[in-house]
Amino acid sequence: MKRIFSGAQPTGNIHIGNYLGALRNWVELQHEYESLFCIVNLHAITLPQDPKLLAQKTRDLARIYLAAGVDPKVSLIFIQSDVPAHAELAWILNCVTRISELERMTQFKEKAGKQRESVGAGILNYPVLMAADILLYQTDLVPVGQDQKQHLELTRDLALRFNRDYGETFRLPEPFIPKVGAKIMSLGDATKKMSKSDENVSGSITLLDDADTVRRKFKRAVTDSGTEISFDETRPAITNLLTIYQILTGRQPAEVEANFAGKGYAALKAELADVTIEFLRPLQERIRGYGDAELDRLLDEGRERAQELASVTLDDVKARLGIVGARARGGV
Ligand code: ATP
Ligand code: LTN
Repeated sequence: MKRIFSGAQPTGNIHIGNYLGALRNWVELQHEYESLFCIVNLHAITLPQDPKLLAQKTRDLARIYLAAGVDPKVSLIFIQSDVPAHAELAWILNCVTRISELERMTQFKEKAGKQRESVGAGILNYPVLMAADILLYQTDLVPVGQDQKQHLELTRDLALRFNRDYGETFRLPEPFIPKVGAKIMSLGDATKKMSKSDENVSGSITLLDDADTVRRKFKRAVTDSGTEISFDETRPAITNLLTIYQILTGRQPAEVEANFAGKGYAALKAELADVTIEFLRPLQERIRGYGDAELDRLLDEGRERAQELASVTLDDVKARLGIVGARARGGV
């Protein structure tokens, strides 16, 4: 059976962009693939985090994966730091990565901004850890949003280079980026993606927002000039709202446009709020439904199985590099 790996960071508040771009597809694909879904807390600490909050958010994110529909009967959920092989392989891959490759990454350029010299080295090395996550499990497919495409390309480049230099070791992963919903835009600025790290909290609908908050945020959402409600690249704000509506209702674009023909922006926002609230209600109930003991059991199971799978690749990598420990035979 082919394998899927994906993950999200336990930082900020997970939003409908994360759901529509990534989680939704994890849930769709999990029955066709052997699936591993990771909570990438080692990626989270590339920026300063409050330790207590990070620990809490890590467990909350596991609950969110489950509530969104990740089925623990067929998929593994685990915490990245529970499997030390991720950090170990990341170090090894760092040694085959060029600094220039990392400096070229769009996410690095955005996050480091003007403070290139003072920003933590973890921000630069972030994609190497991501490559380690993926390659460790001989992953076939990585369902992610559009913003992760470049990181997937680097992952493939590193795998190819390692395979060339040390022999066939890693499977080459393919990205799975959905045709619709791969880049949900901010409600406050339709030229920027909806982001957990956005200072403007009104820009994103989080999976934990209550009904009033959802209504208020959609009401305040930016729109485009004109009055027509149609999918149109030159009108990104309305197209973004329609895209969210399209996915949440499961309708075709033409049906969506027909539904809003002759109606105004206020009607679109009100209907979209209703649909979103109805989508979030059962999800939020499920999030609250997972007790601590059940979560511990699932995360323990995830850790054990992930460790088993990861050690197969890591042992092979180490043997190929000649870093096999004192008991290996050889030498004078
Ligand atoms: P942010 O940029 O919002 O702070 P992130 O990309 O660092 O978030 P993660 O939690 O690591 O957030 O992302 C989880 C998944 O959600 C990734 O696959 C990512 O590509 C996807 N994703 C993030 N933002 C969006 C968006 N606006 N639209 C669609 N997918 C998204
Ligand atoms: N960088 C990703 C999160 C991430 C990931 C992964 C996604 C870390 N490791 C491995 C897919 C596969 C992000 O969305 N910010």
